[in-house]
Amino acid sequence: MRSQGVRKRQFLGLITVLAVALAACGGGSSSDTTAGGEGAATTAGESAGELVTVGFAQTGSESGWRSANTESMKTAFSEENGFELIFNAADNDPAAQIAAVRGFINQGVDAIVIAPIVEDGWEDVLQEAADAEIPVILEDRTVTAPEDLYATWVGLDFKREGVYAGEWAAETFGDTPTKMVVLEGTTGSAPANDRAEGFDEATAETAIEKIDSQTGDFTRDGGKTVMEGFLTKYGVDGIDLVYAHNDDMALGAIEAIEAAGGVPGEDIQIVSIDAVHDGMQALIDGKINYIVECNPLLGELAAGFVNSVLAGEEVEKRNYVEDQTFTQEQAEEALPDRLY
Ligand code: GZL
Repeated sequence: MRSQGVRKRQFLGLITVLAVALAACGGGSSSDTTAGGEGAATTAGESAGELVTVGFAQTGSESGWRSANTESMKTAFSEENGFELIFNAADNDPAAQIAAVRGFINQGVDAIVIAPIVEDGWEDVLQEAADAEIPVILEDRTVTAPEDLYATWVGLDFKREGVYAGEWAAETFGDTPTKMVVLEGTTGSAPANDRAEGFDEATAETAIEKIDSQTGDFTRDGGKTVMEGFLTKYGVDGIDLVYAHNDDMALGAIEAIEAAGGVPGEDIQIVSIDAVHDGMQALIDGKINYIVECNPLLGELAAGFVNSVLAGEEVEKRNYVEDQTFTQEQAEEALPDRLY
């Protein structure tokens, strides 16, 4: 069953984002702003005649989304674009990620880019970077540290993603008593916190009951293991809906539901976030029912902001990137042309 009322939703980020991106890219279509192209990042290299050294502290390699984000960042922060990239993936370990940032400071890099695993605990190391006069640019996730401790942030509106997932669930299940389990993202991360908040707000007046919620750490294995536990506890017939904070956990849940003899997308409907290739294929196959996109192609914008900040230009503190939503039919139409 799929509500015909569900329409394709496109929510645009701040015009500033596209203006900055297009300026840095020297124009070009909006697709250049998220394609990990070459435009934005040549300023520093060409004008300075030497490479800009950037330390990038990535979360790890927990999901298909993360792989696409890492590829986008490495493409944008290339030597041909004027950068020497020092890359660290922290294996989803917040302490290791903070240690990596401290290492960048000790190396005296020109700028630091961080995709913070969790929101809290960043004040001290960001203050150390400020004391060392090394600008910090956040990409993807946000932190709770004071805004004056980092130059700018570029990423997605996680709460809005949760709202759109919740609006689909509200439109699909309406006043029908519905038992839902939630596969949460990494505990303490901005997307996990904000996607939960947005979904809960959008479904507050519905008959959707959250019977259980547990982190699968944004991984496929994590989603499968947690869903196996839910199925053992409630049975296929005891669960109507899964809200997965990302596609990788939804794909793990699909494996668990099928192993338990259930039909994902029918016996148990699934709404997810990311719109990575494997998630979109599962949507086309009818195993996921609705996906809210979370665009990982942030490299071009992040490189443009590094150049702008090092050039002493004013930049917006928060810069949102556009996303969209997909039904099965919309996924069939979009998948052949998607970049990730
Ligand atoms: C969201 C990003 C999340 C993705 C997950 O911007 O931080 O982390 O939704 C990824 O797939 O692991």
